[in-house]
Amino acid sequence: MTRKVALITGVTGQDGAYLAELLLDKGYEVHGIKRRTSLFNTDRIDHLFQDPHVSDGRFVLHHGDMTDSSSLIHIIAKVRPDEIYNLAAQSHVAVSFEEPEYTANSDALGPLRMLEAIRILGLEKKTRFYQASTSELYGLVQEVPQKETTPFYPRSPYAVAKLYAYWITVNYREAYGLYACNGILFNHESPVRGETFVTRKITQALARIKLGLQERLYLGNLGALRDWGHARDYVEMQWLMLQQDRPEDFVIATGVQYSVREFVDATAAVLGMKLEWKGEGVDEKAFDPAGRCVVEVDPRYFRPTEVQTLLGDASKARQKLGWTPRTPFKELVREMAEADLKAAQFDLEVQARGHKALRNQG
Ligand code: NDP
Ligand code: GDR
Repeated sequence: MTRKVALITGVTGQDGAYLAELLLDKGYEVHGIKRRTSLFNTDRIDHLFQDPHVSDGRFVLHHGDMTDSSSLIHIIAKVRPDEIYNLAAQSHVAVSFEEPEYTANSDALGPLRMLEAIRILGLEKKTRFYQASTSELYGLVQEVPQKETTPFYPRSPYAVAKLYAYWITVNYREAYGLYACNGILFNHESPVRGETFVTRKITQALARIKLGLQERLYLGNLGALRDWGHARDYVEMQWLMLQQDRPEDFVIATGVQYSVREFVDATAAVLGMKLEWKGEGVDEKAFDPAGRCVVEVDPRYFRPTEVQTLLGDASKARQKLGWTPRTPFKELVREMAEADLKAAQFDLEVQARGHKALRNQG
């Protein structure tokens, strides 16, 4: 039997790394697109090259960029993938307010470029396409909980760009008969989550505060509510969406929501740090038992338009894909906090030996 070939854009990101590992485990030949950076950006996937048992030459990287059609066409022509997972994006909502045009270019036009490449190369019948859609599409929520039929109301340049990507995927499915589908994934996290997303920012900072490497954590909207799951569980659904008889769009979520403040408390509990909250709004702060302020609000992190609450209803995925979220909230927080504590301990040892820690200081 010939092995299946997959192409992952955004392979160096959180989901790309988990998905590459999953597909290699399943026997796929996996190709990934990475962009050129001045420093290495392959930390999350280096182990896949280093362990020959995992990849035995079945993992190949190509330089390309979502803003550069020619690179995408060349790569797809060379790889002729059975499945494309389009995960690459400028994925930070707050940053999208600062770089709206670039965000639209990579997150809206990028998926269009991929879909057009499939058509230009005549691969409509061969190549299945997954688009990384997002709960951010619901934005100012019109229905609770949110499911596939809930109307969209995007609240950021990121979400507006992803709205285009969502509909262009649906359109190419309807217009050209492509097997193309949207995974509308709610927030999913892990120990390799980017350090500026709120969950990882919290686990990293509290671990460092516990060890005396950092004094304080500054956050924005503490009351924002999110439906947080584990990236490892969610990438399995990305794969399953491309294994169905016909292409459909699916919501993936846990169906439980917590606030940013509750995420802080859950992390503190794992790290054995008891915190007491005082004050309200921009004056809200958390103190440790010694009376030191360890968490403070910095309005710099407020967004011009916020998504206050998200809660998913993944009934369709439960019925058709057999989805059950495996990692409960507390376990997710524990895994992330323990990994960041280990990293902080390493930094402490490096410092104790008189070296400057190379990791960023949060
Ligand atoms: P990350 O930010 O961790 O990864 C994004 C990836 O895209 C990185 O590999 C990044 O490269 C790459 N990338 C960014 N811009 C370009 C570009 N112009 N050309 C080529 N590659 C580019 O995101 P996640 O892994 O968390 O998310 C994966 C996808 O799923 C994204 O599209 C995101 O918007 C979407 N999503 C994520 C959710 C989540 O909760 N994690 C929920 C719903 C949707 P580099 O490493 O060089 O930065
Ligand atoms: P989100 O994730 O915007 O939901 O997008 P993020 O972790 O950035 O924010 C979640 C909520 O926390 C609030 N918040 C802060 N956020 C950040 N980053 N930093 C802070 O200091 C802070 N303080 C409070 C935010 O205002 C927000 O309400 C993520 C990304 O992965 C998207 O790509 C993806 O599409 C969605 O999840 C689903």
